[in-house]
Amino acid sequence: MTGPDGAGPESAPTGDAMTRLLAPGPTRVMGVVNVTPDSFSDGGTYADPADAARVGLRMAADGADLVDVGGESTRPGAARVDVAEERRRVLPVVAELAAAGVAVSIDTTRAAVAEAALDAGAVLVNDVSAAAQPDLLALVAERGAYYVLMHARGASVDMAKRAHYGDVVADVVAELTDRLAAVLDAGVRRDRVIIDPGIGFAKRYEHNWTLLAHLGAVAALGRPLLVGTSRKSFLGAVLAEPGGAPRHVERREDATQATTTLLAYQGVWGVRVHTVRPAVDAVRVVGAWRAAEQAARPW
Ligand code: PMM
Repeated sequence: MTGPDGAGPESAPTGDAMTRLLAPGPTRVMGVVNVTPDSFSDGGTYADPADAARVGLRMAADGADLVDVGGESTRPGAARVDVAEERRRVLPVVAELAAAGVAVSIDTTRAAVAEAALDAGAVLVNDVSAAAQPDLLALVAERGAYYVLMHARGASVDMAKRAHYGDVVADVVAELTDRLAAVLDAGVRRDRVIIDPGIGFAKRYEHNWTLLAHLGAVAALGRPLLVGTSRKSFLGAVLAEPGGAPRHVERREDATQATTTLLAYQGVWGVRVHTVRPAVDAVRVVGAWRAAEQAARPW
């Protein structure tokens, strides 16, 4: 699912880390640092930028290939934060991690935030708007940055009511195909795009599972896949006691390791997780398993 397949005019001055990370290899682990008071998964834990930077450095030490820094919650129903506030939250964290040699991804839908983050050393723009912002695409193209195209419908405030599909796999692939065309039309190089099915974004419980079971259809778009299942509600729902409340977000870690293992076994390019060390271990175990499979003689 990986490998350069495009050509274009410019080279990304900050892209060396991404060239290496996109080369064939094990599933990459992206650690999540939400510098927000209200993210559903880790809200408030790293609201202070200095704490957030420390956490990101620890993730890198634990083996994260990338650290994704976000300053705006994407929790369904969340209100938008002001651009100045989003920048205030993320920039010191991006700058400190990048200065320490960490490959930093900026999780934003706003060109002004992405631009400042790229200036501060980020190498990847993680856009959860499904490429809905032309100015963000123009910036990514102009800067030769790497870009995550994630499937979503609407914004946090209204995505829940847009979670209606005829055939969720066909619909998501068709919408990603359309958005990928818009990304390329804006001038972003194909070999700099990573695709994400957007687990939990305008998706109900069964939509998430069906997509995970059919990732090959998404991979057929021809770009590496990034998948974020970490601590998400569909895991809380599957772990609920019969007739009971969903498992609390802080007790979904083991389930996250299960999905990480399965995703790595399927060969996705990357997983986006809140707890890095067990994900890195899971990827290594899958690597050993795969190597043994390849060495085994058919019987
Ligand atoms: N999920 C969240 C935020 N950003 N980015 C990508 N590419 N993929 C995801 O699945 C994704 C994302 C929401 O989770 P969080 O609030 O725990 O960060």
